[in-house]
Amino acid sequence: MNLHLYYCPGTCSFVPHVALELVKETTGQDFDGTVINLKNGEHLKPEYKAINPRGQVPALIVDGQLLTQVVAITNFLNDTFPKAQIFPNNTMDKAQALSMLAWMNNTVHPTFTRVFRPERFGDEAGKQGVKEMALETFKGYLSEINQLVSKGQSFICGSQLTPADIYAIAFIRWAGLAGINPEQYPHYVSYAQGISNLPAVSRIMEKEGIQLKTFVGK
Ligand SMILES: N[C@@H](CCC(=O)N[C@@H](CS)C(=O)NCC(=O)O)C(=O)O
Repeated sequence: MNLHLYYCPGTCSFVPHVALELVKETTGQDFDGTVINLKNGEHLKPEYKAINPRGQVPALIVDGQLLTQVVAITNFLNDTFPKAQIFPNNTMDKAQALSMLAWMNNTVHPTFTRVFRPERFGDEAGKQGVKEMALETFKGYLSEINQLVSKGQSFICGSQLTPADIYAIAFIRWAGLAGINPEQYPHYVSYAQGISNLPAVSRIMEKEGIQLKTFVGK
């Protein structure tokens, strides 16, 4: 099978990127990738729009066929490569992991989009308010994740790594970039450290050139 990921370092495409690395680690099925630099607007260029008309990452090309959305890509990899155990085998455990992933993808992530790109959600007069409100809501979600891992567990759902853990790494990095001191969420920080030390995760962090700590103070 030919698998090609279009990704941008540090963005949500990190989630399927790690899933692909787990597939490679457990089954030997390789993948390749192309960096789409969002800062330079590469995602909006006709060349990339011809690949993914929505102009977003991640996009996985599976034997020439486009597959988008973190939830769909990780589910596809799980079904195609069961040995990789992207999600748990047990039906309810899988549903719980999908539920957590969906919440992250459809609630936490779009809230951060309002922090990062407020101009899409408000005019010149309104965008600062959009950003401030979204930042407060995002902090609430960080607290919720902090609470969810407050018993010192290694994973946010059950007893194995799932895509939600990878997303959680992205969020705590984004928090630091937005000037939020992650030390306010101590359980989250130590949990994220543990996830980032897992071999497949740390390999992709190195490949993408990203670190867990992004907060430089303010
Ligand atoms: N729900 C989508 C979210 C994709 C998304 O928001 N991607 C961001 C990077 S984290 C992006 O490409 N942003 C560029 C843009 O929207 O202009 C998914 O799961 O793939």
